[in-house]
Amino acid sequence: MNLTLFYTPIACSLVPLISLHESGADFAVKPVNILKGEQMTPEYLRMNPKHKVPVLLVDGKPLTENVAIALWMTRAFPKAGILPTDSDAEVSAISIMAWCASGIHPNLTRIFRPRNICETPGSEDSITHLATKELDYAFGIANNMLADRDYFFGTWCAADSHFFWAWRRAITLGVDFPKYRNCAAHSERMQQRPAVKAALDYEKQVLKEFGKGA
Ligand SMILES: N[C@@H](CCC(=O)N[C@@H](CS)C(=O)NCC(=O)O)C(=O)O
Repeated sequence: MNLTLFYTPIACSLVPLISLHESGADFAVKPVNILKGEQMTPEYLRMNPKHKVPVLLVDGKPLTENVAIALWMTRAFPKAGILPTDSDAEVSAISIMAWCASGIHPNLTRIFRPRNICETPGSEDSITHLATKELDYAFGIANNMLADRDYFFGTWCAADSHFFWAWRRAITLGVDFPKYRNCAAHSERMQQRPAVKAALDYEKQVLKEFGKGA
């Protein structure tokens, strides 16, 4: 099986990169500089018309969306714990990932690119304010979920990576909620995992190659 991940540093393609490291799979990574618009080239758009990372090319066939990639990897690498083996927990993990993708991520994007939401000059501060309020609320929910456990389902799964990415992305955007100690502790714990260390080391390397962040 031939696996290639299209990946941008800091972006949510960190989630499958961690899963690939956790799985022990053989894979290649193709860095995509979204600040330079490399996701908009005709070649990239032929592969993913949605102009997004991540894309996991499986034997040349593109698979998009973090939730679907996690589900595919669970089936391809059943022993890697990408999603919990218990079926109720598996569905709950997918629920957390869908929430990260459709509930939390859009607020991060609003802060990153307020002009994509509203073109009216001067609207940026209001967009950032409202998105920050939504993030505060969402991270509060996650903080309660993580109150009595190291990971959402006791042991690591891709839902932990997805939430870890969102929490970290907020910090890189200057939005930090240290009051949510369980989220902060979860983030610290994630960073101790060899797979996460490998992914973050790779991120540093690509950022250096790009010259600046994405
Ligand atoms: N729902 C998608 C979101 C993918 C996404 O929004 N990726 C961003 C980076 S975090 C991207 O590629 N943006 C480039 C663009 O919109 O042109 C998923 O979870 O995989």
